[in-house]
Amino acid sequence: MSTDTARAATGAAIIRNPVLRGFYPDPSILRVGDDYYLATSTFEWYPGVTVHHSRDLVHWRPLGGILTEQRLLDLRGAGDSCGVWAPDLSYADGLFHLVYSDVASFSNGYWDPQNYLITAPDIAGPWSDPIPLHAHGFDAALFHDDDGSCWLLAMSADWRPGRERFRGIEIQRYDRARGRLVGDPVTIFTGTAAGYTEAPHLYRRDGWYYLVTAEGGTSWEHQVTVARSRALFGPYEPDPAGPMLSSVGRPDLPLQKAGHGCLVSTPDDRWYLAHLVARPYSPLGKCVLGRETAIQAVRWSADGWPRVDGAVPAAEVPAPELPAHPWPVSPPTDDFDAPVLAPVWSTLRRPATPDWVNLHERPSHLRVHGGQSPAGRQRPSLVARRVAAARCVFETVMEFRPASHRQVAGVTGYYNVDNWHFAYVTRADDGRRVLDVLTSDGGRRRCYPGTEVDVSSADRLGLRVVFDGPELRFGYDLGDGWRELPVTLDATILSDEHAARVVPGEPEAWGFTGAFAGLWVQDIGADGGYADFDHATYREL
Ligand code: 6LW
Repeated sequence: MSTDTARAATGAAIIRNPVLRGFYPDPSILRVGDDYYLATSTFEWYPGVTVHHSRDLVHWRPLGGILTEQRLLDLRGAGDSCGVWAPDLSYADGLFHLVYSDVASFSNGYWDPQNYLITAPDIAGPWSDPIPLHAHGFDAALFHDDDGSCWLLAMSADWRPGRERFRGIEIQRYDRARGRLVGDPVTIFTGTAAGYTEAPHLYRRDGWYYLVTAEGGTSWEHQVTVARSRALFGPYEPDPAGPMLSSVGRPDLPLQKAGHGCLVSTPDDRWYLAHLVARPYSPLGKCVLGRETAIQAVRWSADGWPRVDGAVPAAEVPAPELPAHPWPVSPPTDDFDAPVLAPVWSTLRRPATPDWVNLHERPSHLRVHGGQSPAGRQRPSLVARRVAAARCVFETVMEFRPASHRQVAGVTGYYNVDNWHFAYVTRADDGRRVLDVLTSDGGRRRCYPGTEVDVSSADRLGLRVVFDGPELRFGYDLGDGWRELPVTLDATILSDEHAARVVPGEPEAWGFTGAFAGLWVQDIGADGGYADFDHATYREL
């Protein structure tokens, strides 16, 4: 038995995958001293680019997100699954460097993936104004070479009909002192037969440059491909043993879609791969939890290739021999006593600013000023958190006095503009305050007979959404205990697979995010409506 296996057998230190549960895809991992950071994609949600921190690779704590203000990111009008793709964290000259793509479109063969760089002396900021890089392709990443030179890698997109849209990985010099790209881009790798070559990260070890890429597309065929070269510009030779990691052809594995990876080493030269996975509810079924982040142990072969045991994602991985560093467990209830939203919260398409997300106007409450209708992409008022387990409950107590049918508030199981379930309160034409359920499935609304409840008597109304694997139910509490609304809903419409619309040859919509549970307030007539939430609780069942 190897030392690692023995440690795993004794339950000593084990990395349990996924380490980040729920929608945390496209990880970039970085070590600075004894601190490890994971940055993940956020698409149309603020804060843009979520960061988690660890001292032992086992325990991770959320630090919130980096792109918290419109100065750093403007998501007004962003399409579903557009916005922030594939961040890359690096460290040089005493500065954290964060590169990210803000993808404005992807349709009909086009992307508009504007890449930006920001820097900060501390992971907590303050972050510089964004430096626009190029928009040649997404998944941009910096490589700081040993001689002090700095390079921008990215996938390279081709809009021309009939061409390979993923042209390969290009590299271009970045002048850190002058803050701009210099020289011409060079394509250094066009990938293997798996295709869709993207997500480049470059490392240097024992005289080799190692190029880690993702291939096969970010779904069941996803994989991590490693290629190496003696020279920066190549030629890069892919590992003759095949992909470093993939779950393709192994629907029996609990962790699927393994790909989009990034390497890190400990101070004693142990290597790990952070990568993307998904946990479908049935083999190759719907992924309501979105794409998540996992970590694998990496061994270097005698001839110098980084490998993962069996080249498949393991659910449990021996941890490095580092002092255990657990973090305080965050309580399930947020009483909204803090002056700012806790790191678990996200907001849709606009940052959490006090003009609409207010923790002061009514002490110990979250006041959410209503925003646009569910179709509005400029000013929606949705405060939500990731669904991180197949079975969980999200509940709140709401006070809401709708002045008309145009004021609507409640709890939602939400995927994107087209796919959501909503238990909402509004005002009926006869003046009653009513609770009801509405679904949007693929952009088509659906309501249910017999679900309306008169809640006029309850100034404080308990509301909850229960995710029970493939089923979703709403409940309410008028002050005398929880009751269920009499309809069982399909939770799997809140999945990456359901959101994606791929007509032959042409993806029309992608599902890159994952399900959220949230507090949603609509003031469709812009009359100044708001709702107060006394607390919100998230529990796994
Ligand atoms: C990510 C890229 C990808 O940036 O999906 O299909 C993007 N490819 O690697 C969104 O996760």
